[in-house]
Amino acid sequence: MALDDIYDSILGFDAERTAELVRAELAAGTEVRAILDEALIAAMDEVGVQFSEGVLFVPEMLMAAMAMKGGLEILRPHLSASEAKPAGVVVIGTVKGDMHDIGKSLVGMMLEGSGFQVIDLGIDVPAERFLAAAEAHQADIVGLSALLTTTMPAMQATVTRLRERNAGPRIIVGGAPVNQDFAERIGADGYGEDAPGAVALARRLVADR
Ligand code: B12
Repeated sequence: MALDDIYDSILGFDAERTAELVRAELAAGTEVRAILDEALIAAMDEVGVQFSEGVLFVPEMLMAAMAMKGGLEILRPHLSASEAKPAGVVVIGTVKGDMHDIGKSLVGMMLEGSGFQVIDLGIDVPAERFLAAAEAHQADIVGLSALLTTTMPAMQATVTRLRERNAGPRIIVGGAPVNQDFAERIGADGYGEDAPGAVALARRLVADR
């Protein structure tokens, strides 16, 4: 099956083939969600498992990520739909010390596709930059991503810094080691398990404002 071929191309670190196959799937009318969930994300999950087992190492993890990101870029226009007035302004980034950006970028793309204006600050973002961007863009929401247990404290510190402002933005958090309990403990306004969850959460928080 063609989705399996995409999955295999990521695990084979063949970015060119991943791109080619994703384009072919789109042209064949396969649902964007299926390509994303069953091929791209599923492959990264497997990469994580193989890394934990010591089968893959960082260079391979990086090559797989590059193939995945290439595929994601091809899906981007299909995840986005333009709307006249943005549903809200979201500043998003991966917290200080953390270089993982695939999940964060995916959340950003899905938010964009749902009508939000998204300012993506990238990776390794210190609290001060989140704060400055939130003020400059009058953000309704700030989204923080962390993929490492060692960068969860940076997430906490960023929330604390953002909270020092009176009428600050709503704060949403996510990433593999983060959960609802942690979100509540650090004083975030919400936790999103995945990109659709992030969109639902952002919509709810903007509606409540
Ligand atoms: C690819 C990858 C890398 C790539 C990243 C490339 C890139 N451009 O992002 C590279 C090779 C650079 C890398 C490096 C490292 N990595 Co790494 N990496 C991964 C891997 C395999 C996949 C992550 C991924 O992209 N998943 C796919 C996306 C779509 O999922 P996601 O990120 O979880 O995002 C979703 C949700 O979490 C949520 N979400 C994410 N962000 C946000 C934000 C908001 C606001 C919301 C609401 C939701 C949300 O929505 C997303 C979409 O559904 C994971 C394993 C895994 N399965 O998580 C390990 C993993 C995260 N890495 C790990 C480690 C240990 C490292 C290194 C320390 C390795 C090393 N020894 O150097 C370094 C750290 C570098 C650093 N300082 O950041 C560990 C972390 C262990 C831990 N608990 O802390 C993992 C879990 C692997 C493992 N099983 O051990 N890594």
